[in-house]
Amino acid sequence: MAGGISLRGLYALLVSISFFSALCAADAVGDLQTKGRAAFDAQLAKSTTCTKDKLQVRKEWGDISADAKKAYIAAVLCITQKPSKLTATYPGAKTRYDDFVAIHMKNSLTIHGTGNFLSWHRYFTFAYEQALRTECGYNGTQPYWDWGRYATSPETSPIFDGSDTSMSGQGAKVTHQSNGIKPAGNGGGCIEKGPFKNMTVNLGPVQAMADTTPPKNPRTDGFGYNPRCIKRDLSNYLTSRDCTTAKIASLITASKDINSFQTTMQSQNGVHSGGHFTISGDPGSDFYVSPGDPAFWLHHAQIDRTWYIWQVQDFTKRQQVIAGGTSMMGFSSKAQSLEDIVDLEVLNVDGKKWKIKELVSMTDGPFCYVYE
Ligand SMILES: [Cu+2]
Repeated sequence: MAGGISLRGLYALLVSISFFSALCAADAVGDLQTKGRAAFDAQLAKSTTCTKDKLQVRKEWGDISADAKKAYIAAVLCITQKPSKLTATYPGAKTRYDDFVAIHMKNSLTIHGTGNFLSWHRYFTFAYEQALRTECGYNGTQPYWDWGRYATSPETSPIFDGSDTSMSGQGAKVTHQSNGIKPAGNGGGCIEKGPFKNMTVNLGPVQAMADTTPPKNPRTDGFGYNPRCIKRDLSNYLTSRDCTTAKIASLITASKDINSFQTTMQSQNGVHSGGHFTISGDPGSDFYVSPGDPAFWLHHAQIDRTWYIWQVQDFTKRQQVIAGGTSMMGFSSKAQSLEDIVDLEVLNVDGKKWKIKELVSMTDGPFCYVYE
């Protein structure tokens, strides 16, 4: 069929066109991010502390180069070799990485399901990123995990494929139970491949789920020394149900105020739980100890990004707003206030604690970064 186009060629062309348009349509979240950027830039122009030349850009793991991935991985491994500043208080904290786990454990009941959930974790993730930079010579930024992008198969995503440019992958296949949140996946055992195969989690467990059987901590509060491998049980069960691009986009567009946004995000079928329990295992499914899995930070950067994208849809009205209480335990909870303090103790960036109202904008307080 010289000069013409064969039926097979035409078919391939049609398939590639529809595949391409499906890809475009699939990034509704990226579209919302793009739409909000002008509002962010306008605020950036007015900031006295954050200027364009200082602005740091956080990107999706799949969008950064192999060298950038390796630099991030090297910095994480580096911080697991630095000494803890908390060993005297929490004997299980041996490394500087453990300090982040310990501070999260200590605060768990007053930073989840509370009014400070988003701001506390924003500062926590930022403090980690800054520690990688100042204590381990990292020049990059905190990458994020766009759950929707790999919703059908997180195990084969560049984040979890087990390659040397991944955050390590699936746990070894072992017989195990459902953790009550999702059916048992194809892992459950120790991660055996990739950069973090020899990393240990030293603190906890505190609230181990049924899909793992970690050894008990020598202390009932979980702060004793209990080194063990990192276990995972990755599957697409929750990402394909709760963390698709359509679900993330609807969380952003359907939540009209901060209360509905943070409540929907943290609900049992929400993206927060979805990301944590996609990783699962030990400490991934442990409510207290979850930062002990190095993929935690990519997940929480995406939590933070989702908050940012929600904010920029109506930027002036979505920053100085607060809802919720100060404790997960209703009886000791009072209303959270924008004046309340976020204090990360030995993790504070430049030793500073901040009020929540100083942590709601990425161009204010200690922050100067944006998501792309
Ligand atoms: Cu948390």
